[in-house]
Amino acid sequence: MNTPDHAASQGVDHDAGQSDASASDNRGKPYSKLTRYGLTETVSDQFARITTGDPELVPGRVVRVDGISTSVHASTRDFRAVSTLARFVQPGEFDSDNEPEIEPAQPTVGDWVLVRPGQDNEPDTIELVLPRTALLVRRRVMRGKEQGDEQLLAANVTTVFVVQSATHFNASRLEREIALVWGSGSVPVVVLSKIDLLEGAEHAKMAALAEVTRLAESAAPGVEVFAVSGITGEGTDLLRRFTATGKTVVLIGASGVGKSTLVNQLMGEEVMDTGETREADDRGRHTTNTRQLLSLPGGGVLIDSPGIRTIGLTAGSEEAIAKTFSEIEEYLGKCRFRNCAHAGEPGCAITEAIAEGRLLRSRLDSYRRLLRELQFEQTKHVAGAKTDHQIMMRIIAKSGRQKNRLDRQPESD
Ligand SMILES: Nc1nc2c(ncn2[C@@H]2O[C@H](COP(=O)(O)OP(=O)(O)OP(=O)(O)O)[C@@H](O)[C@H]2O)c(=O)[nH]1
Ligand SMILES: [Mg+2]
Ligand SMILES: [Zn+2]
Repeated sequence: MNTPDHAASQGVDHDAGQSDASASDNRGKPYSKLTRYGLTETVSDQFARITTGDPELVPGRVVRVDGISTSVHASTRDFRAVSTLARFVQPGEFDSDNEPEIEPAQPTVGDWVLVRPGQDNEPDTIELVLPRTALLVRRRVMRGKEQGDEQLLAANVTTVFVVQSATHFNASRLEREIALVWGSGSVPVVVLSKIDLLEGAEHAKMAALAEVTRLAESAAPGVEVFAVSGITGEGTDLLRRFTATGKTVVLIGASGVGKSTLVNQLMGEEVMDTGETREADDRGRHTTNTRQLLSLPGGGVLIDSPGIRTIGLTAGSEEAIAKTFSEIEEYLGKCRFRNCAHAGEPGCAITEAIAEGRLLRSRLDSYRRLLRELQFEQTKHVAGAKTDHQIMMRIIAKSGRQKNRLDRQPESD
């Protein structure tokens, strides 16, 4: 395994002793070092346009975030950069003389960014963040607090492995996880882990596996379901089709379901620490505590993440819920009464479907629960409200960055 890259993705600095390759190197072989970090042609084109205008900026990908220190695997070397002044690149910003809108960005793992190496004793800073193709975000549910904030889980992901232990399957959790993924703009895949722990004789194991697969399929209609063991490796080869070059996969799930074990299995070595689970319930103890982006030997990119206890859906998740419960949506609007509450009214298409066994009552219950929860959240949420921090960012960014960019412009031609 190529140690430098590999160690870099673990947040180890390799700044010392490495010369800063000049920006002109990028022209010959644009950012080839980023290919193993999921670079796509679209991203590469965007980088090329921006660095033509400002050759000092170094393209890279966020591999890890520790508080205000963000680890970036960049085309020249690795950075530990400060991200407090980062802003999103605006569409067409580098194609025209238009003043760009300043939109502050909080870089997260998987983001494509441009780093400005610090001069003298100044820190390296993330200056620009490319627009995201997908963003996984959850509402943090904080006990005893009025309203949880939002936590960014990963950006620019192509597929999300939603991992649950085959021995402790939880349908309502899976429904939330799937809704979270649909809302992010990426595609979910269900991974049932620890199949080696299914007990009994071979045929009993097969029956248990078939049953848990069936449950997963009905909680996640239209989503592919895989059954694997991160320990024996059984079933894991089938997952490799999601991890080809240019693809980014993030693993999510409760603590202890075996995300890091699966990551190690796919990486072909022990990259991540894995933890003991409690005997009683086979649950984990939060072994992984930061999200981390790793480059797979076969080409793609994996992001391991800490176990998530509660999956709060963010405001505006209606469409994601509809997609999660696609079989229910099919019946909506087909009841006799337009305002049907599906609670026993005559001519109710949903009640009829349940009675005829075409629809599960439990699915309708979950669907309603999630929608109600969302409505409740939204009444608390003042539309368009900005936090003090966001307002501050706008002011600082407007006065500072804009000026810098304009000052530098003559150099670029
Ligand atoms: N038998 C068996 N044990 C597994 C499997 N996958 C994980 N384990 C065990 O389950 C425990 C937890 O695994 P981890 O990979 O650390 O789980 P995780 O999902 O990364 O947990 P967090 O990092 O806390 O979110 C460890 O003791 C693993 O050895 C599996 O497929 N089979
Ligand atoms: Mg882990
Ligand atoms: Zn109805």
